[in-house]
Amino acid sequence: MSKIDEKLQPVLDEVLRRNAGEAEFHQAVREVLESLGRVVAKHPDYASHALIERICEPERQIIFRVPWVDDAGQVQINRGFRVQFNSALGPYKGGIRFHPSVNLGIVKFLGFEQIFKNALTGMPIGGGKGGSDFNPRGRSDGEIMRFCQAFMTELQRHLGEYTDVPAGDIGVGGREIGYMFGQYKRLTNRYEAGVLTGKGLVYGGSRARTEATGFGLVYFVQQMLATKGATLDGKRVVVSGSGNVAVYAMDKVHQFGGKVMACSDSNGYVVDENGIDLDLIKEIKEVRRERLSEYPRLRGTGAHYIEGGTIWDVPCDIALPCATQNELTGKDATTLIGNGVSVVGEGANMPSTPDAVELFQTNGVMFAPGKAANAGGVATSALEMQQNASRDSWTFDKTEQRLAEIMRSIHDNCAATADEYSAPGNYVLGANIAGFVRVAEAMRSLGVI
Ligand code: NDP
Ligand code: 2IT
Repeated sequence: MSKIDEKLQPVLDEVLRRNAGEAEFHQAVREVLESLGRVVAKHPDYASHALIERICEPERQIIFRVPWVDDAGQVQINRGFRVQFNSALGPYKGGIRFHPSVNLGIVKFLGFEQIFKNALTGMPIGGGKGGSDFNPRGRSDGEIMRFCQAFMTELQRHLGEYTDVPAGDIGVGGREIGYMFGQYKRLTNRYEAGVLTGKGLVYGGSRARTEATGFGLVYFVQQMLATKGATLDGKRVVVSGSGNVAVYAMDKVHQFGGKVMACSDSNGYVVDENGIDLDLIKEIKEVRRERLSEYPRLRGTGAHYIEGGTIWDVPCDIALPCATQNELTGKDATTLIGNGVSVVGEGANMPSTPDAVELFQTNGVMFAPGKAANAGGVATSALEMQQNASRDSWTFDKTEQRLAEIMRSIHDNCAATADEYSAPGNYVLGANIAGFVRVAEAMRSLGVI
């Protein structure tokens, strides 16, 4: 594993000390600091005025009680979080996650990643993230609505189109954004469309936002392949997850002529020799809200479901982890490499463990880190804010074209930055440095705040 520069080791030591037990946050900070050694060697001024120390410390961390009443009339208590990490480039921007695993360390890792991701988009957005340990699984629509209303009742005082603009993440999609926007509007008596993104099209949403993260990921992979004169046509692709990011990544892979061999949920995975049927996945996940284990029965032939296990055992040319953090381990990386994988693109945030990333990089596998490859979602959120601010609504084609241009520009920026720092092909280094430099320039101009 690459080592931390001696000037930056004390920064990491201090982060570990004052954020005890927050393993995912430590992992995210360590990875960025490992890349920054080359920057401070070239530009020592970036290490002055405690600039890097300040980037590692959230501007504000909010933790609150979320009491609500379930269908049985019982009072339930959850915990809500919003970490407003960095606003040097614009209002805090980042999703909200509802999952029982959510805790402060997870929200901080996501918020930290979001700073650099948002900087890479070139848009005027700072970094933040939020969520709750609420488990939506098995909850009725009424329960989801009451929870979202209770969550927003407290969160609303910290939001605003110029202050902090949340969106979706795991467990938060169009339905939840609608309930949260409704409660925000009711409490503030303002139709402030730009306060949330991922909204429905009838009340201020942007076309192509739903598709944007998955589509953007595949555009990024397309650019990586193009540097080798290759395309997605005929490639076997494995996509983990079956949620928002996974579904639209699979959609775009099919549009580009690739074949999606397998996808998963948190219980197991399906392999379909005829290519995954996306309409069926959407029906199972978004309409019936059932488990993926239903897929083979409804599909008829050619598909089988494996309970447990790891989807990375399925041989493929391209692997797109689109479920959750640390879902692809060193052991999985070894299997993928043995099966001849040539590209790995992260749709999820930090889905590959550090040893997996190192294995890919040392075995000639092209590897795209999430903060670059999945930035299409937040970039299109910024396009949604732009449409809301100008009271405009763009066509699907125009919005998707902007998304494709942004992904190309992120790709080229990461590649050029990696070249500039003598690490050609290292998209991790390129993304971390390019994102950092934009935030650092802004922070330097704004003084010690
Ligand atoms: P969804 O809730 O729509 O889907 C999540 C998928 O991942 C589901 O298939 C879910 O399975 C699976 N999953 C979730 N948690 C786990 C777990 N602990 N172990 C195994 N599988 C799990 O979320 P999204 O598609 O929106 O998000 C997926 C990833 O992409 C996350 O890392 C998110 O942070 C990232 N991301 C999302 C963006 C967006 O715009 N939505 C933008 C950029 C990144 P099950 O149904 O069984 O829970
Ligand atoms: O991780 C992410 O980039 C998101 N969940 C989307 C954030 C956003 O504000 O659209």
